[in-house]
Amino acid sequence: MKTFINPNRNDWKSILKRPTKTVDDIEATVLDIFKDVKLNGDNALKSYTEKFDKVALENQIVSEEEVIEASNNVSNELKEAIQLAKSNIESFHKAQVTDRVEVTTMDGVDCWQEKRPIQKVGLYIPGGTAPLFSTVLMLAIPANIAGCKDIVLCSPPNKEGKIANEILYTAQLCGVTKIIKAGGIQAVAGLTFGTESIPQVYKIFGPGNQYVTVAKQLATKYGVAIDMPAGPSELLVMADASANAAYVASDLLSQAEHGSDSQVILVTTSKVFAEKVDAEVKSQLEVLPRKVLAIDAINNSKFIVVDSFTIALDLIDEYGPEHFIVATNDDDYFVENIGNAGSVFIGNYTPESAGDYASGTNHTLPTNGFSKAYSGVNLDSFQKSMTFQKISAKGITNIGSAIELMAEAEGLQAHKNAVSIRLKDL
Ligand code: HSO
Ligand code: ZN
Repeated sequence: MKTFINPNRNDWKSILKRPTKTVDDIEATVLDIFKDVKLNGDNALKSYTEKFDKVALENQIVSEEEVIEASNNVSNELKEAIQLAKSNIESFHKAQVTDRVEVTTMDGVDCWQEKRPIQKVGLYIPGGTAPLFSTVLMLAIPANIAGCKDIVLCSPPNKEGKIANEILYTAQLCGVTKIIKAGGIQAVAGLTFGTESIPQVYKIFGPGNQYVTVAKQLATKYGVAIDMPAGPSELLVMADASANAAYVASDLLSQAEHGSDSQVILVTTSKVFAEKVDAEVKSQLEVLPRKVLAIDAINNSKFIVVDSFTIALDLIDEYGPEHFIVATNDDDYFVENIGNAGSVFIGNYTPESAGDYASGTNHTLPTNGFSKAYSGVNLDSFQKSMTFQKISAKGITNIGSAIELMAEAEGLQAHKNAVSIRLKDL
């Protein structure tokens, strides 16, 4: 592991640099596919599915029979685990429901703010090396609680034309209204424009590879919202000599196994501890089935030794990790003062895996330093705030002359008139 001892503040930026990839050539491909899907709908989609997923589909919509068959193929044990996770995620997200905000700003002027669901949402669930059905829980559960009407899930089919059993089981369990066999750029384009089989949606959620990420960004140009700009997974662990090196290593590896471009960082006040973690990472890595992927991420990762918690905190805040684990003899210091992190995991018994699957928090989180400005997915992501106001005759009398004066000062006579015409009648 590359270890930096007390690096100079001026070097933090370059040490903490995320592995970047260029997207120039991707953009042209994404644009072409968008144009084609807009023009040719399902026909275009099917031809891309044939080209990229290597399967010719008759019907892209998953039937009820397919869902039942898939559910029968999920073990009862796994179903129970998924249901336990669902119940915790549901409790945590239901608690995020807020009351309407109601204020009489002055006599006769009532203003209020209320949340309303985004009516049509699209959930993108990647296929690939591991079918992440846990992401279905993280997106469909809050969508349901928010009251979204159309919850459309797109996921690429395998070569047999199927979506993983666990994804289909979880989707029906969490109230997804339509499941479509489509992946990649073409799925995002389908959700953006709508096709014969894919309903057009107002917001697209979910992780994906670089192509999907660029496609989601393009979707915004057509007026479709997205959850957040996504990037490879990240974990930063802050630990001191009081922490358990084997636990810390297991956490670093849990995130490293997501992909070769994942980034894991250890910040510590003890060089000896860093060496222990290094040895643990090496031995635990040996027996991992996804060793090849994890090894690349581990090779890219960094151990940073600093003199104090204060310096550590500054550094972590500058990085803004997606996941932040803290295991020190003063966790409270970090918990109280951390400014930028997607989700925080506290103490020796809180692995990131808990939040990835079952504790209740959402695992769709801002990467790439976006935790400085973005929240992870939560109930609000599936709603928008609307404001309302009702002004009585008394109210317009109270507020009217201020509006008239301001409108006049802005040179907007018609705005002023809309008030004056009413005041005259009172
Ligand atoms: N750690 C991932 C989510 C996930 N982990 C799904 C396992 N399954 C988000 O960064
Ligand atoms: Zn994970």
